[in-house]
Amino acid sequence: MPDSLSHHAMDLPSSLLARRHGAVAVLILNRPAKRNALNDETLLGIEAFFTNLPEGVACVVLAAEGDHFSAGLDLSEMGERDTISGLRHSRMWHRVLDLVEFGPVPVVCALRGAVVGGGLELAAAAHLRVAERSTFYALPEGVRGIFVGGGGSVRVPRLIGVARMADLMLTGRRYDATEGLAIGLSQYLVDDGTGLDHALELATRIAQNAPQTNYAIVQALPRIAEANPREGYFMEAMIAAITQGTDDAKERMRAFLEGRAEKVTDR
Ligand code: 1HE
Repeated sequence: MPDSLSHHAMDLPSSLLARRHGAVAVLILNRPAKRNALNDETLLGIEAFFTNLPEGVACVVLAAEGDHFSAGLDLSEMGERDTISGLRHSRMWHRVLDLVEFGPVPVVCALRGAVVGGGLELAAAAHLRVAERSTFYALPEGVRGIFVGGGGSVRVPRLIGVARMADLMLTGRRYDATEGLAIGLSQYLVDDGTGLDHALELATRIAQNAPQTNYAIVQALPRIAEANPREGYFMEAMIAAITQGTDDAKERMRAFLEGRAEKVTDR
């Protein structure tokens, strides 16, 4: 049975729900009537959730109520913003999504319906994306006369390349779930209604990895991938040495040699 996380001093807005499945914490966007449009309150709630992850949480699942993951930035909050408050607002998104990408644990995102604008920026900050067949992706900022502001120009080209990102913004085109899988917007494509279960299954498996390895994958891998190869190889050697020096890694290798651990072909 999932436990509510609300007793963990986590003051979340009504647009978010949090619960716990063993070592996996689940955060649900819960504003389906507004297609999970992301207002400031929700962003700050996401920040509070990732800042206050309880002890023992080894992986997070991010999912959504309703037919759509997220319609992006709450456009009803945009009107009043002048240039400098727009800059601060974008930097607030950066701060929050940085916490998702570079938080303590891996994040698996379950997508369906609209994954649009800031919704795609949020999904791109996760480490794995599981998309239901109903999923579609778009960056309507281009046709709305604005620009991405939630880190999308950094994170989305990393997944699909600059040319596809420019196409999304220039033409307002949509990618469907199958195209999204092919180009790397999601790593998994699943039937409608099964995204959360698939994400939970992956997260439960990820939570069984050694914490030092998960930490290295979240913290070191993207830094190494962006470094020049000379520094990259050196960082890799350091992280490899740190992880393999742990008792946990030694026990896992001993277990394999003694026939107690699963084989690669067991999955
Ligand atoms: C919203 C928003 C929103 C829906 N902000 N309220 N994002 C966009 O440009 C996407 C805009 N949304 C849509 O294109 C459609 O809503 C959907 C394709 C996602 C869903 O369509 P549908 O027919 O199911 O719903 P709907 O009737 O359009 O919307 C239902 C309600 O949600 C309606 O409010 P209501 O009070 O009239 O019922 C909509 O106004 C509301 N709603 N989307 C506010 N986005 C960090 S910078 C990021 C910059 C961006 O993200 S720009 C992209 C913004």
